[in-house]
Amino acid sequence: MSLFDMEEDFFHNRKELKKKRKLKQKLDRSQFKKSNQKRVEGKTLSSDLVRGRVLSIQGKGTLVASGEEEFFCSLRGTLKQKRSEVKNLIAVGDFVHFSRSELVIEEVEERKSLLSRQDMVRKKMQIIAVNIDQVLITTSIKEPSLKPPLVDRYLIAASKGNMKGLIVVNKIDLLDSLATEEAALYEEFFRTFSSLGYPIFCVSSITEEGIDKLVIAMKDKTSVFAGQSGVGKTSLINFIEKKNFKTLGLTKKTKKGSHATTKAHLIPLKNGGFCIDTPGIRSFGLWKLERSDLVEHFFEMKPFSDQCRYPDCSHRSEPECGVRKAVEEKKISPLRFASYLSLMKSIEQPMEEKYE
Ligand SMILES: Nc1nc2c(ncn2[C@@H]2O[C@H](COP(=O)(O)OP(=O)(O)O)[C@@H](O)[C@H]2O)c(=O)[nH]1
Ligand SMILES: [Mg+2]
Ligand SMILES: [Zn+2]
Repeated sequence: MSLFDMEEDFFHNRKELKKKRKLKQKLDRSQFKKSNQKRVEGKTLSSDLVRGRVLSIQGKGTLVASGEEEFFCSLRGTLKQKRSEVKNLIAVGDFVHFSRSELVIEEVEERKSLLSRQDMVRKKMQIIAVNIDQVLITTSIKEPSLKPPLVDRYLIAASKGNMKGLIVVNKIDLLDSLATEEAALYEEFFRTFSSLGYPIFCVSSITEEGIDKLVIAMKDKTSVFAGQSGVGKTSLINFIEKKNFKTLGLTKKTKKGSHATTKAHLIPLKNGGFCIDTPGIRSFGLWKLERSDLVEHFFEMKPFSDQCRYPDCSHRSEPECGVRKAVEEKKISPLRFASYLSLMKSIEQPMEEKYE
């Protein structure tokens, strides 16, 4: 399916849309019917403009996917002036409208979500990718071991960035080799997070277990893999890419370049949708935590925190704390409470970051 119908899909019946599209394709063999005018965000654009998605940005131009094809485009000069207030004129994941005959991008659509990195040296925000639907928060049960506080941290970052958080537990093939405590942690983790309503995919890029379900969850979405180094993100992407990736004429040529760099690029999935190779753990400009983020994220504590003696109780050492009581009575998972304490600490001592 064409990715340009993604938004429609949120509002319409999928099957009916599919039918309609098939019919339309039959009637109109040329995939890009030229209408005289198109309206984008209230503006009227002329002639042979086609909607596309920016896959990667290279030195000499921008690679744009449209339907089954890819185009190497440049930017219209006037666009540069028009968008002078925007930090990055164009970013990976942008929806654009380009002239098919001239291969020039004329218009960039408003961004729905933004994944950014703080450039420590130049103290500037760098956009990694935009319009991401979901973060695949990747962990492993062993090597490296499961770190629930890190998962909570990613879930917060995803939600702050307007993205859905999905949990991927990789290396499930090592389950039998786990020590008793490791196995217990995994079980508790799975039970806790699934009962809170988070989607969890237990997979192995070696035995391929569970990957099919993950592929389905990625269909028609733009997903970014994120997680501690060594958990198997690249292995999963390689596997899914092999399984899903449709090799397109132009891509072959440009792939070399884009793979050689560490810059993010979108990988089109055969069944519809895109995924992004890992931008690394700190790539969320949303990494900084505030206490209000914790209150919002640990939503299951709310009914109990209402019972704390002090309205601004931090649930650490204050007397008559409803949350600690609930943890003791096993009404709140000790695992989540430990996450909460660990993230609380990192708010107060931001230098003590352990990961990566
Ligand atoms: N046992 C096991 N090892 C895996 C699995 N997936 C990846 N690995 C190994 O974990 C290591 C790190 O994988 P990599 O994909 O580079 O992790 P990344 O840093 O998250 O991209 C490599 O040695 C992989 O072979 C898996 O499902 N099971
Ligand atoms: Mg990697
Ligand atoms: Zn309390």
